[in-house]
Amino acid sequence: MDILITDSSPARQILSASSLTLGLPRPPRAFYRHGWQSWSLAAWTDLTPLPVQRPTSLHPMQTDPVYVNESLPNGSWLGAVEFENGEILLLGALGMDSHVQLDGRQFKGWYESSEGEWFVARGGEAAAFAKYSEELGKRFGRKSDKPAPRIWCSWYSLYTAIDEPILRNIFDGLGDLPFDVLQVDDGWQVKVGDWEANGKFSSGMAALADKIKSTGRTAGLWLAPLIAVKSSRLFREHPEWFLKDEKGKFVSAGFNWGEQVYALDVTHPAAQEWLAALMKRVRAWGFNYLKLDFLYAGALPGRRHTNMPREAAARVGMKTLRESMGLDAFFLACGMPFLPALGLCDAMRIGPDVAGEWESRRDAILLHNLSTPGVKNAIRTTVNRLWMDPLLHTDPDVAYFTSRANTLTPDQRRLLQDLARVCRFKATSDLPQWLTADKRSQLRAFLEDSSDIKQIERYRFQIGSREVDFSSAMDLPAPPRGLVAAQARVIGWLGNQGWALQILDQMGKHSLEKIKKEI
Ligand code: 9PG
Repeated sequence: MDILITDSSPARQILSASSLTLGLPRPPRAFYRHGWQSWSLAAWTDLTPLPVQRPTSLHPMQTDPVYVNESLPNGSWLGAVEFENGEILLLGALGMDSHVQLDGRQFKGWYESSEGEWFVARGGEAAAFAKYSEELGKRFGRKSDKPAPRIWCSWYSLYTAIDEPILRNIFDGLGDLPFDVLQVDDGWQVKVGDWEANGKFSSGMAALADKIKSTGRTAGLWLAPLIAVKSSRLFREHPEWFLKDEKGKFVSAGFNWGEQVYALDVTHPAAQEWLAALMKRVRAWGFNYLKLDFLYAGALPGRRHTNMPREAAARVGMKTLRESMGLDAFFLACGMPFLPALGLCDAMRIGPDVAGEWESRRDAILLHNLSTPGVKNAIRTTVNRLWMDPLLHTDPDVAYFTSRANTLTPDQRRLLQDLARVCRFKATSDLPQWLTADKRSQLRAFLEDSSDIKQIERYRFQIGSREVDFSSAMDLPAPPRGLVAAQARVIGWLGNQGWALQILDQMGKHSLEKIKKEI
């Protein structure tokens, strides 16, 4: 379907087509790129091609691997162009398995395997995005009426160095700070895929949940149920449950924990049974807040037990998870493609991880990777996805109050705290023993604050009587040139070598041991 957009075109329309092309009335000056899953870039950019992010070994874990080499401006489900007068034209799919791309003055959208609906809106940015989210809400479901809990999460201080005594001590140390959920992150399980308590949690997970509940809070747990590392028992005992490509080779879901990661085929009946039993088990342990991570694995391209479009498959996986955990559990989806999640989870991480630094030179400049952990990456993508708020609770990741174990300036920490206020989703990983009396009272005030929030401009917000500007996180690194480009090629190559990633993983573990000694 070809449509010429003119100044007399309707302000909003809904069309049905397997593919469509909008002819633009004049050349645009910017494009809104919408990345596939939580950690993929969402940003307004100019129209020049972006360098392909590296390393390629992480493409399935950070982007949509199907479109990662596309050089024209493009995006998952939706995109928008901005004209010189500040008006925008938004093209958004109202169904899954769809993509958009800008080719000169032609703005194209297509469904990968069927026909579907498209939403087209012209005019002011805020109104266009608000209408789009309203139409998505009608089709997929809106935000649940559960309030967003205030969360203490173990990841961004201890990473995998958690154990039972350390966590018990922290839970006591948090005292009467107004947290609703204490959430145990990665590090408790035998292996990714083998979801039983490891040797550091000898009393078992039910005892840990009991400990959390005894402080009057909800127990939260992290799992990555749709992936398994190569050395896991799950993968070794049930290889037939894992996604393969057309040639019969296992599909890579990326590389992490020093190993190759594989994706569960969520359409396989036995895998579905296993997933449902897993969700019931963690609920029976006493965990009512579940952070389910690396969920993109349900939507990677491959040959499935039941043949269906890949995002439709991911939604089948989400339904299995939701139905088996029960509607009363709070479900935070992470590493998740946006559309397949709608209506099935309570909250979604809408940006990359934060970290104890603003930006990594290696990742931003040399690898042009805007999905890796870092405060700038997290703020950039999160702010550009705030329009999702009517559809689910938007998780911007944690804020820092302590100045221990991070290199953030007070202004940078403040910006992250303000982002949490704007998202109305508040979490931290700060250790109570690292908080001075002053920091502790700042944290309390933050958790209790319910200031009015108003968006003033694309990146400017009014929080109570203060104005906050997130523009400093928006620029993209310039593509490397000359000697830096040579350095970039070496680092990009290293990022594809299993041994190099293993060394990085070991170095990470080593520095965690140091943190552990300090607490
Ligand atoms: C635990 C962590 C934390 C964190 C999650 C997720 O390759 N990547 O781009 C990549 C990004 C984020 C990430 C892992 C890998 O972190 O977002 O909050 O739970 O897992 O392992």
